[in-house]
Amino acid sequence: MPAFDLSGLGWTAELAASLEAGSIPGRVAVQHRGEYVVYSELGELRVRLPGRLLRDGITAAVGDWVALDGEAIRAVLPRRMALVRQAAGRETGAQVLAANVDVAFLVTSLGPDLEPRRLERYLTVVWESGASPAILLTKSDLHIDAAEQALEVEAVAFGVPVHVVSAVTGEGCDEVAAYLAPGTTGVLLGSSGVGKSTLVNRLAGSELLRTREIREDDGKGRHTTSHRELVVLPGGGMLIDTPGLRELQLWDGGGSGFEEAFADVEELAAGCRFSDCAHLREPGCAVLAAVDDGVLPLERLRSYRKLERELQRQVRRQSDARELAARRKEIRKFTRSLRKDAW
Ligand SMILES: Nc1nc2c(ncn2[C@@H]2O[C@H](COP(=O)(O)OP(=O)(O)OP(=O)(O)O)[C@@H](O)[C@H]2O)c(=O)[nH]1
Ligand SMILES: [Mg+2]
Ligand SMILES: [Zn+2]
Repeated sequence: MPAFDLSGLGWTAELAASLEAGSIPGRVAVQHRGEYVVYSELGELRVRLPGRLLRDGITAAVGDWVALDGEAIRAVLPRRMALVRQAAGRETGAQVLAANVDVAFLVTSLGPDLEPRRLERYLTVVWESGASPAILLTKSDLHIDAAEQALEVEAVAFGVPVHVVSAVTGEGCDEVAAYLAPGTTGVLLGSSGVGKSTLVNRLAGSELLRTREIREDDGKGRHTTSHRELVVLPGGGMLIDTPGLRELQLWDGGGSGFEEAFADVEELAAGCRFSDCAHLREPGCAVLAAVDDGVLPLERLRSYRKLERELQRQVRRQSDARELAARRKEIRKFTRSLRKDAW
């Protein structure tokens, strides 16, 4: 089992300062149910998260740095950042997609999968996390008009770099690799079947990850990758492969992801007559005027309103969940005190 060089994995002096004496540092590479694969100076280790940490609501995500005590995680070291979404299902809760990431690649294949509205949602999540986004348009070998499609995406990307790539011809792969200097971590986010795992294999120069068989290609909604995995590339950078995202519900981390993803609309809104303008039908609305003038596409304004409503709902949801948790704690404290009195 080859040992990993910690600085190559992104280890820093800050992290070293937060490490308890006697424990071994490692970086979470794979998260299985109840078990983690961690890269460390001792090689690849299989470790578990003790119930004690779970009960305190502590979990480790791929990309996290952890302090190990034998085969158990003793602590999850402070995260520099995390990509977070509202977990699928009805419970209000954050799900960390990846931690300590420098660049988030939003992956979409050229052709019908290319959907600007989805990119806006992804960008909101990435800006909120603090990672730098880059957009990858895959399977360029199948599209003679790839460059034109890229121009259309650039029009809605507002300065976010857009790269046309092919894992078959290798087009654009050097551009992707250029983001991933030694110690740098990227993550691939996108729908199932867009070619995330194939791209990792291409950059790794070997078939590390399972990809969809050609003849399965019509199996819509079938996910080939089932877990998140951090791969160390020959160039020294790291890339996290993720299962295809069905939905990417927003999570409010208190940051300004939404404002950054819609910087153009926010800038226009500063010119509205009313500071609380909802840009629906108010007089003197600079946003609606921009739509009339053809400066702002109506579709983008619709998407802005939709994500804004979703974020507001999410903020309410999270504060309700916090309140409920606080109330439960109060009740537990109260019943405990009653029990004590009874003794
Ligand atoms: N022509 C062509 N096909 C590609 C390219 N990249 C991937 N594919 C094919 O697209 C299919 C899906 O690729 P995967 O890498 O498994 O897709 P994925 O995004 O990892 O999918 P999930 O793991 O389900 O999220 C496979 O059949 C690949 O061979 C490409 O650049 N060109
Ligand atoms: Mg995959
Ligand atoms: Zn307005």
